Amino acid sequence: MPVTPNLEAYWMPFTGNRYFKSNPLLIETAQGMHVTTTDGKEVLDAISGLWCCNAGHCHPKIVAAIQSQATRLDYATAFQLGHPGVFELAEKLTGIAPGNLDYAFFTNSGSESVDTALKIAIAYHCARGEGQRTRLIGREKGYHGVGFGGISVGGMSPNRKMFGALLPGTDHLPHTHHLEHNAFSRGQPEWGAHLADELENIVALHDASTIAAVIVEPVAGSAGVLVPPKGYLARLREICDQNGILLIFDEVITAFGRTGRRFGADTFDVQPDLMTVAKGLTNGAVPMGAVLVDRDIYAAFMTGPEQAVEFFHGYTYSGHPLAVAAALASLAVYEDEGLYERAGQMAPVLEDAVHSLKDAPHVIDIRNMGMMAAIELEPRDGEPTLRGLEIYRRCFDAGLLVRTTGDTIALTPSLIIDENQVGQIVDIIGQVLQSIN
Ligand code: PXG
Repeated sequence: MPVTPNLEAYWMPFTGNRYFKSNPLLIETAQGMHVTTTDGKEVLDAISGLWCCNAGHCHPKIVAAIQSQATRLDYATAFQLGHPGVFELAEKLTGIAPGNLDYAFFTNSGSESVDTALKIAIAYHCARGEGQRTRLIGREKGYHGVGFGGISVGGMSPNRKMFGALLPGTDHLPHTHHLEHNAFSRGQPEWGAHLADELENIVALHDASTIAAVIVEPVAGSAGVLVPPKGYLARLREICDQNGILLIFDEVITAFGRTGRRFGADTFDVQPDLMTVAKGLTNGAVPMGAVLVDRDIYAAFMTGPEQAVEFFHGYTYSGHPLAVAAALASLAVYEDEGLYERAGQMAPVLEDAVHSLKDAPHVIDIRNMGMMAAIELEPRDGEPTLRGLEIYRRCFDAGLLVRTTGDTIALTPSLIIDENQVGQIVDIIGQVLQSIN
């Protein structure tokens, strides 16, 4: 018989604590496409842990790299000291990153990557003598983690509303989620590129000279897979260029194959000045994030006396040896096992499968990009999000782990998934949708 621990003392993140503790779900082991509960039930993981185990759980090469590193070097401060692996990782990562993202700053999470990128943007303008450029522009429905910077530019109201005034000097682009125009789009919606033009109005309102950066997720993940309309990201790039504004892509979810190519920037063929990554960087195995930085931005900091600290920022665990080992192994696995190509090949399979649920009960939209998909359901009258939660639980009971955000089911399986498993996901969701009111 499994031993259930006392659940009370753990304050769980982004969880209804009281509901969970009366209805706990505990997993004990994971392997490949599956997780196993403490009572031995095997569950197909359709969300890569939480958009992060791109090569599947407990990949043997990643496990071995972490184990071996743990015996050799447990910790190395990143301040005025280094270890070889972190330099190797920076070179590998910037080597595969698009354009001139030639420098990597390491963090321990997506939230830290976002706040680091926002600070780099503001400090960059300051270093160039444009210290008045401090304004940061995000987007409605955007998710950029939970730091004060991230929630200030983020656009999910529950994540903002209890936390006071947030950062001053932020503004938000409109979101692009309009079912009357783009429901049931396969891949990028045709409608909505003009919503990027709203950046021109924001620039006119505040004046370009006050704006440091625009931050968007190439595909908004947490909000439920909102795919950018055709031409939208290119238009944002153009307006940023015209106004001396940096463009930050928050690729915490979209990097490392999720959109069908290595990075969202590759898939959409739009080059950011800064890119945040995390999650898939280590295949989820050890916490780690990074900000990838354009070489001109880095160069703007490299002034003054050589021994002087150029950027007063960093974390005790920046470039932690265990995370570095996991990241080096993960990047090698992604390349060696052809997982970026595999994501591109499996994307149409996932697309066809999810869109086959078009006529299932409650479905009001289905959208997809690469190895991400969402099925949006009509909320139950007077009980928004409850249908989503019930579906989450029923899917789990039926052997499938999905993510529900409100009344939207998000699917983001590991890139190793096969056609049968895609079929299983859609069969289980189809049955659950039939069974629920
Ligand atoms: N940016 C983006 C685009 C993210 O998706 C973060 C930053 C923050 O990362 P950390 O590592 O600090 O959590 C994220 C995180 C969901 C869900 O349900 C998604 C995230 C986190 C929690 C839930 O979709 N993404």
